[in-house]
Amino acid sequence: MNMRKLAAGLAGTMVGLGFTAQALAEDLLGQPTPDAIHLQQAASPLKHSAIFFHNAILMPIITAITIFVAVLLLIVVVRFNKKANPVPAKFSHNTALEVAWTLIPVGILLFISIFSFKLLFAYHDMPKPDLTIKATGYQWYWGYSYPDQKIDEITSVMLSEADAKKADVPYRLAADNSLVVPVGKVVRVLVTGSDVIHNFAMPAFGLKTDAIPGRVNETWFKAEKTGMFYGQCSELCGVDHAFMPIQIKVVTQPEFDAWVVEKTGGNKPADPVAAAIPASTPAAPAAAPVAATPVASASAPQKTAQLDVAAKPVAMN
Ligand SMILES: [Cu+2]
Repeated sequence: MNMRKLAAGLAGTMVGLGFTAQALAEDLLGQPTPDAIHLQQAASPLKHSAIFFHNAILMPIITAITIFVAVLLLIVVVRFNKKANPVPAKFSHNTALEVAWTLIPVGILLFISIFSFKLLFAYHDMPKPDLTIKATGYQWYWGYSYPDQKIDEITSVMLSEADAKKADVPYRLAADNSLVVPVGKVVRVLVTGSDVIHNFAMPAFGLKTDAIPGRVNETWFKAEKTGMFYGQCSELCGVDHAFMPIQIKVVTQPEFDAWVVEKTGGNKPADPVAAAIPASTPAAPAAAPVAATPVASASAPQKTAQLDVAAKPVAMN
């Protein structure tokens, strides 16, 4: 009797917790919310799918299995303890039961795999990208370059606590420079590492991709809203692993175009210029050094970074 009450109480608590969490679900967009227990709010199609997979498929199954096993345990504890059941049964094995508890979990896993693979394929099948950016992880900051726009690597370093406070942005998430992208466009992200393995992670877009030296990984996102989005390096990469946030600024297309013009110094080195020149001079030799620049500079920041880090006192708390 007492056990039944306890079980009812436990079930009530679990339901109650669920509702409380739902009520508190006024989560911030693009950054973690204090005391929140849900996944971060979605701002990309992939994240919506990931949240659906977690909330609608995994959670109910996990909850049902947990309750089922807890009830079985309670039955065993109540009905088959030494007092209630002084003479235990001597039989062993039950073919029907063994077949059932093998096949049912297989069925559950197969069911999960349908949705799991669907999500994996969604991550893999990138739509035609509108924009390609390259994100390089360094010890301990990020570098973003825009090969198509001919924008050389922009380094993105975490703001100090004082600077973050002054700018009223979240400390340890905010950086000096953002990865700027247009809203509603498919952005292909080429992810690599310069020194050790880092990880390009952005919860609001459902991204988590390893940045491995000597290898280029690919991921993509399509931001649904403008605003500032924060992520963090998610692979242990050294003492300042916790201090290399990822900051993505999603802007409108005109704002992005203006930003590109500003970054490239007003003259667009892409097609328009090349199209204007060919009558007099061949465009190819002129374009070559520009294309070579990002490659040549790729290894340079690494050394500077390590020197900086050596000189900098290690902040740990
Ligand atoms: Cu890292």
